[in-house]
Amino acid sequence: MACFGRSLDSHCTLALLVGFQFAFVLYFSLGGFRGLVSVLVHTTDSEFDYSRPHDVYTNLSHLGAPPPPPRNSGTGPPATGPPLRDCQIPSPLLVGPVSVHLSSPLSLEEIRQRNPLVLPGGRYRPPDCEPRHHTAIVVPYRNRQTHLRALLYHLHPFLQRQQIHYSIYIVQQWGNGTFNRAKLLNVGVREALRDEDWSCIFLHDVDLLPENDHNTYTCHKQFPTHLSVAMDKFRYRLPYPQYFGGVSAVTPDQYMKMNGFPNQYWGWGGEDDDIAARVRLSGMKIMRPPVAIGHYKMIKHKGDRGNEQNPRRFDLLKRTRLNWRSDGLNSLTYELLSKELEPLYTNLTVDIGEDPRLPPGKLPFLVKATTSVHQRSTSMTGERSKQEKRPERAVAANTTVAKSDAARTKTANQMTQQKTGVMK
Ligand code: UD2
Ligand code: MN
Repeated sequence: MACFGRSLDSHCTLALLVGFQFAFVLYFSLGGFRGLVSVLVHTTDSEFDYSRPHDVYTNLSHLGAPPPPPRNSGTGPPATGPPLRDCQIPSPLLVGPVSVHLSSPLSLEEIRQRNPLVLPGGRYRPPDCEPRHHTAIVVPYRNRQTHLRALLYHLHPFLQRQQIHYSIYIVQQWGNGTFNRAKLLNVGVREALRDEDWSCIFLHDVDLLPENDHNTYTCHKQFPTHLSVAMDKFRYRLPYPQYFGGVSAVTPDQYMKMNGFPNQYWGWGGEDDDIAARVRLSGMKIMRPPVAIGHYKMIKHKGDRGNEQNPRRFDLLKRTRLNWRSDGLNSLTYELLSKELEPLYTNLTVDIGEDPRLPPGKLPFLVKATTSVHQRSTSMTGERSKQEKRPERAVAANTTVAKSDAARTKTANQMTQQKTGVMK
């Protein structure tokens, strides 16, 4: 999102007006006026009663079977035993609207206890039927502990009720440099596909909680999907027709067709509009669930330090048409510092480099803190400073993470959390 979510500047307002005018004329001339109205105007004749939501853990006692037998690898098919029947579509466990609690989420240990069938790495397979969908959920992340706990608390039971095979990947940007959401998403997709042959990949903000389990976390065969069409933040309406922020989904084929996501958006904004433009430029279109189903709550928060508005976002957006084939999946470089199978998620800590446009040695904030992280890592790994020696490095196919790197990551995370805390 290039304009919403933060203050509207005049550039934004103009861009939006032109955008709306263009979309309106296009839709009208294509006879899509009714479609546009139904997307932009919240329908009140919903088949779902959001005033009486179910507890998000409803129906999970039906899954009280013993933990699944040991698998060959990860959450792949069982090594032995009779074949399971296919899971039903739609899942009989669905309940519709679920209640979303935004304040004081449980501890990670308490959430783990409420989700006994979730395996290390945040992996799950229905114990009593063969899933038809295999979905990796990729979350770009830094320093949002409370939001992460709320997401895990809500998403695990939500997905289990949908009877899909899934895994949650938290892609954590290392260090204090400017945040880069789209590049982290690229890393997440690539790393997730190294683990398993996922048929669908979800790109998920950490602070968005789905409110209706009929919004299934599966992919459309042909086209990318945008799921968060109705958020409380936007009074349960789509803010503008090309909006692609929040939660979206692609198949690996769709992802490759659009050359993944841009790597050049450092800081807040614009990257989601770039991704939407890529969908169009690569000959695809955006699919969406009905507004009555795509309900989400967003946890209220302030802007994060290190993710200030990207002043270049409008210039970059003007060049998407020229850049999308050369900037994306095919130009992605990063260093995977660690991969940990936590009880409720797979944690990937990555060094994605710094915004190359910053003057050398000039980080956006906390220069001292960043330096000390690097010094510490230098002493642990016996290497020269990362900034001097390896600004960005491609990852070899089978990255193995040295113990010293994992230790370095831990230190870096602790320091990031200590030094960058901004009230949410
Ligand atoms: C909007 C979009 C989001 C993205 C962003 C612009 C919605 C609901 N979401 O979100 O998809 O396009 O604008 O970049 O419209 N994050 C961290 N730590 C940080 C900073 C960001 O974990 O320090 C992650 C986290 O997953 C967060 C996401 O990046 O949800 C988007 O950042 P945001 O929540 O600050 O931006 P917001 O709410 O304006
Ligand atoms: Mn947000």
